Amino acid sequence: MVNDCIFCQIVAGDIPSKTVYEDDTVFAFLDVNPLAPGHTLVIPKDHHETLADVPEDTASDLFSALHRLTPVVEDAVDADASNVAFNNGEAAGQEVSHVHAHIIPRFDGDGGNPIHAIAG
Ligand code: D5M
Repeated sequence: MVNDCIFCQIVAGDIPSKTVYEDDTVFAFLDVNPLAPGHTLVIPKDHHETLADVPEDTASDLFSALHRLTPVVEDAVDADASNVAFNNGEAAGQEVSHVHAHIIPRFDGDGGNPIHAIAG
């Protein structure tokens, strides 16, 4: 755990979050500034800054969780599709330096592309 990392503090239960999913290595919770209803963040529990820093077995667990959670999140808000994206590194708009995937539900005709919005 990195003490000044908000997402480490969320995993530890020191900062409240709306938990969507949890297992031994992965944690998912609702984004506090949602770009759409159900906007979910999926993170490894261990602190790694970017995707390249994540050990391969953890990356596999993370992708497996994304694979299972994406349709569950879409169904929960009756979405038609979703954007699944990482802002991977500061220059790409990553504001929280604990690697995280965004699952952003999309609805027919909702317009725009939230990838641009989350990239800051
Ligand atoms: O996205 C970082 C995301 O993290 C951004 O969409 C807001 C979200 N965030 C920040 N603090 C919290 C807390 N405390 N709970 C839930 N969500 C949070 P990035 O890809 O780094 O730009």
